[in-house]
Amino acid sequence: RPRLILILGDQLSTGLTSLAEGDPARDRIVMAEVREEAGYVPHHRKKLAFLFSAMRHFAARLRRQGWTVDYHQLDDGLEDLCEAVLKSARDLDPAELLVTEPGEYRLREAMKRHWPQRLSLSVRLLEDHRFLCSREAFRDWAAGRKQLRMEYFYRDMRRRTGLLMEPDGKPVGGRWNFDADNRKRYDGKHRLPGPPRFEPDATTRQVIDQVAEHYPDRFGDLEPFWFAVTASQAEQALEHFLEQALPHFGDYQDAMTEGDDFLFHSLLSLYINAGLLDPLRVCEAAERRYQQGQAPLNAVEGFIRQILGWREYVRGIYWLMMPDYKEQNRLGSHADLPWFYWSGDTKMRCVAEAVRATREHAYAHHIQRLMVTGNLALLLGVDVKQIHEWYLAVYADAYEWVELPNTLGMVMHADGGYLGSKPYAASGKYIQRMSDYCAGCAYKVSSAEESNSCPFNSLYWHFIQRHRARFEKHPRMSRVYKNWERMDPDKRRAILARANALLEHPEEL
Ligand code: FAD
Ligand code: DLZ
Ligand code: SF4
Repeated sequence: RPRLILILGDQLSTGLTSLAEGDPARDRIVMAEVREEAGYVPHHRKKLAFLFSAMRHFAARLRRQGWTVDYHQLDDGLEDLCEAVLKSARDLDPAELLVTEPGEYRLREAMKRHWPQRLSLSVRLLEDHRFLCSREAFRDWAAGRKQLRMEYFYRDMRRRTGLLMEPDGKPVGGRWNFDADNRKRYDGKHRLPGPPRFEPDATTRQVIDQVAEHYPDRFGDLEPFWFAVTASQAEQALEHFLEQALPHFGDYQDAMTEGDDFLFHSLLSLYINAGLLDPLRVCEAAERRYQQGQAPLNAVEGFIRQILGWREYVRGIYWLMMPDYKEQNRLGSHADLPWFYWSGDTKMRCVAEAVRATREHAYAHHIQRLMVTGNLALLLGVDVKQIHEWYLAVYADAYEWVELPNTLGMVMHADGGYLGSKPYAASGKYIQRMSDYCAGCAYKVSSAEESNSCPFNSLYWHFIQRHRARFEKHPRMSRVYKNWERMDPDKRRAILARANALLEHPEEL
């Protein structure tokens, strides 16, 4: 008997385990654009257009390879993925449903607990081999360790894959990590290449129109639309990055600059996460650039660490800790997310720029996410669920398995420190050092207590003060507490008064 194979929107890879297990002559594929997936958070409209267009192109590719594909478009009005499977199952009478395991806990639980009954069909989940560390391997790595640290996981992954390793088991260049070289402010010395822009074809045009019609009021610009939507375009985007940006990726990894939203970042996360690019191949391609003398080690190591280290590590943490993980809120953050996270209507130049980029491209680079919108949410004590849902909605690369640990762990420090032993809290001085935003800002970065002082400054000290019991003894934070104590008491009071005024009316920032 034939089987049904469900392919999800972020499983657009021909090497998928469910496809390898299937037989094009006998089995049938189901793909569907459904209201539930498009609506569990209000996804950015460009993210929807990207994903639906990439899904349609992938379905066409599968058909060319001889597969039968039941594809349901947004206009078909299906509620959820199970309904799509049910429709195909009715006329096929399949033996079972095959799915490569979904990336999110929510969907995996539904498939395991509710789908078999709803479908009267057994649902077989297959492992997702596109990740370099399986969930079991991560569990084994974590077992028995008192502390989980990305850096040690990363070294293990380097050894396991052989990436940037000498034959004698030592790291290439004699060090595992070259981050100390990667903290330059953008100085205009090297031309900013920008991402490659792909002209939308008829399929993408149709998707854009449909998304505009179904979601007229959602956040996010649909146009201009220039994302890659096929594996071969994503390959071109990778080549573009390797040639144009990788050589400077390391130096300017932490920089931010007005007027350029991308610097030397790759913009590959949306393609890797949707399955259009394979993470190991991306790392190997970067390694070759180093071997051929086309990119320096600090850049290549830094780039590979993000994918081989951080990306795999956050996925491991997610599956190790869910479902309790999502409920954690160790710093007790409960304030409402200010409206300007959606509108961009704030006098804070750095925040307005991050929100503008986000609205235009469904993208902001890592330092904007971590040190601008993230840092502000941490210092304001924004409710963890609200800020999590914002990040999950607004970025084209966002799926819960990768977004949640980054938001809840790295930004909000709500898990007690799997993604950073101390919080990434920072004053305006950090943003001033790493960007050119402050010169054009209504606030004064050199002041903490005046009525026009940079909000990050007073909020930073307020954060330090209110979490004293938790962080005072932390070896890397004790100096901060000493500095605070050394400050003139009147000044301290004025700073806290300024912070309290801001915390009372954050929407006026
Ligand atoms: P580059 O700077 O070019 O980095 C190269 C690649 O490394 C990325 O494409 C990505 O695949 C990987 N990578 C880098 N940092 C991380 C990280 N911290 N975690 C996982 N992978 C990483 N990344 C997502 O892919 N999806 C998300 O939903 C997401 N949400 C985030 C939320 C917050 C609050 C923060 C602080 C970070 C988040 N990140 C997320 C991580 C990171 O910001 C993005 O991966 C990166 O900005 C994507 O842009 P890029 O492709 O230009 O990355
Ligand atoms: C993110 C997303 C969206 C917006 N829409 C769909 C969809 O309509 N159909 C689909 O199959 N997948 C979609 N996805 C991706 C899924 O949400 C994703 O597969 C799960 O969250 C697991 O990572
Ligand atoms: Fe951001 Fe403060 Fe600088 Fe303004 S002064 S851009 S709010 S860091």
